Amino acid sequence: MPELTLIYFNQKGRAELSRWILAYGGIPYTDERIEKEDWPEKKKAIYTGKVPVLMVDGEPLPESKAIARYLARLAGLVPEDPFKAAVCDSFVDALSDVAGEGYKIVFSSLSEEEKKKEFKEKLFPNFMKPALERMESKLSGQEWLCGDKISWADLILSLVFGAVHKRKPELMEPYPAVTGVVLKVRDLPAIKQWIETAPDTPY
Ligand SMILES: N[C@@H](CCC(=O)N[C@@H](CS)C(=O)NCC(=O)O)C(=O)O
Repeated sequence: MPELTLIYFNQKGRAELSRWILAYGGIPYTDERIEKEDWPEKKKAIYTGKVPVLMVDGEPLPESKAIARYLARLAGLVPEDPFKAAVCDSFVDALSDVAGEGYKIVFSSLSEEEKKKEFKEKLFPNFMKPALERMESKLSGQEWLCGDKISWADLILSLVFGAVHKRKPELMEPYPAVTGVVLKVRDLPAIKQWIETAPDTPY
């Protein structure tokens, strides 16, 4: 196994899926969290000027989804069949688009009240609901999003909609199959332990 360092802010944000994958795979790594005040200096040393970055034996790998996909391969969370792997990617892309819309709100300068309003009036109806409907229908005949085996798509599903289930469980009631996967992933011993012991950050 290469030596891995995941560099990001002290937030869940775009690094948390990779942290879950690393936890699931029991893969050792250094979880390097940059404090905001140190960022301007650190940024100069990162060639994309953005985080997350995964250092793999000293070589940088930027882009959160490329990082997560690479780690998912190491953790056995990517289907071997190329088409199934691509279908799995399509779920991850769709769900990370939803998360991206969420980041626009949570990392904005809006007040907490305004953020709640944006969530209720824009994020949930326009982005989350269509994704929930699509995932619910996909899950109606199978155990996991990409078939009979857990994949990294299930982890991001649980990450994105677990946050909704925790804050507004009633919104998830029409989606029992999605909720089932959300909870099943969070109940896996390695993921459960990570959730319980990870630094407590709101986003
Ligand atoms: N497409 C990139 C986006 C990376 C990104 O925008 N990172 C933000 C944090 S979530 C960042 O580095 N912001 C600090 C800056 O731009 O100076 C990815 O998915 O990794």
